[in-house]
Amino acid sequence: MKKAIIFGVTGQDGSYLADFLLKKKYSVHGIKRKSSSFNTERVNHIFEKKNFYLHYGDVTDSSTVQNLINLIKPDEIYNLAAQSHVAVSFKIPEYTANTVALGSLRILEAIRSSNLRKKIKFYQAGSSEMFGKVQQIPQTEKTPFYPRSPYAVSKVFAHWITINYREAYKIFACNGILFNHESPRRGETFVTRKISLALSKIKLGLQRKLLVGNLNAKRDWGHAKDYVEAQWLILQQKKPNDYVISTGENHSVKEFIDLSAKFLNIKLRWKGKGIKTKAYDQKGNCIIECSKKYYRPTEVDTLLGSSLKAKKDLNWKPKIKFNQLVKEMVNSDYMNLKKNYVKKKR
Ligand code: NAP
Ligand code: F7E
Repeated sequence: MKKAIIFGVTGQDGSYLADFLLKKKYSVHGIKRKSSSFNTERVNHIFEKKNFYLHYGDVTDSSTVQNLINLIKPDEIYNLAAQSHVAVSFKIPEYTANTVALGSLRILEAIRSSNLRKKIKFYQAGSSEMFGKVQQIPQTEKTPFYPRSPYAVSKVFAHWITINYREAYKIFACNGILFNHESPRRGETFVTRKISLALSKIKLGLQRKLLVGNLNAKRDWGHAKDYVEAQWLILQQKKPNDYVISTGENHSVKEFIDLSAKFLNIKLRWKGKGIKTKAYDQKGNCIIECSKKYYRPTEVDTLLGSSLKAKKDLNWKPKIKFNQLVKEMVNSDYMNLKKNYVKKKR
């Protein structure tokens, strides 16, 4: 039975990856950080499963990272742990670098200094944010990076330190350069989930207005379930390598809102430009407005990936289309809200 460690198991990807690896008959060791409130909501459904284990740990704490690796002796390590919110990284840049950049280094150092260096395969959760102010369209493994936030700069460090440890110490260390991927388990402050939740609440009369930032930003949005399969495939290759994982299609934030509203049967009428853009429902109520609060000091305007290398080497391509993704997210939020709030009110 193969053993895997997932740093960041309580996050969106960590929870889907744990589901995926358990189905593949792995013994899965998830690392969760200490929190004063419950942070295991996304893995509660597998909590009691036979081959699933949770351990306390934090990627800012080298000794625990080392102890866990030496104790568990994994075949594969997935480093998904991060302060992963781009806007927040401008507010807490040092902490972001500590988890995202140095967190990866701490795990790599723990592998290097253990006697398991030849056995362990390491996956680093890289990001399309590294392309930032894009130097080429579409972006591939060869496109130069131009990071635009403390988060993205930290991911560039993590990317290169992973390559350095591969070349210097012959560690099987790989980078996935993943474009945005979403799901009903997406964190509530990322734009897609913010939209699916807010419009569902507005439809049910639980919220009046949605405040957003830059409506024109474009992202290459895929489904997290497809993307964790790619993470696993990257570690199953004969040689360690780096891969762009994307859908090859991009949409604006405004398009995401329009499609979500359509699935909820809300007819939107847009008025105004830039920060003054507003959207009204069929009754003439203003239900969407822009706020400076959600603009970033430096924005990534557009991202579009090419995953030809992943298709060729991994035989990977995304199964879930943009329309299906939006529908699933909106349906999930609407149904859950209806079940939990509307019934209680009666
Ligand atoms: P997420 O939902 O924010 O999950 C991040 C995970 O990291 C959570 O389990 C979080 O714990 C944990 N974490 C945060 N700080 C930690 C620390 N100091 N020590 C240990 N664990 C810590 O992110 P995601 O969307 O699943 O993404 C997974 C990884 O892929 C991240 O590295 C992210 O930067 C990267 N990535 C994501 C995307 C995307 O579109 N989703 C695209 C490219 C790359 P809590 O649950 O306690 O907060
Ligand atoms: O923003 C714009 C915002 O926060 C997407 C992380 O998983 O993917 C994610 O980073 C776009 C940006 O994701 C709001 O300005 C407008 O242009 O959902 P997001 P992100 O910044 O692309 C990458 C690949 C990662 O690696 C990250 O870890 O939407 N936007 N209005 C807004 N964004 C937010 N959050 N909230 C708004 O109200």
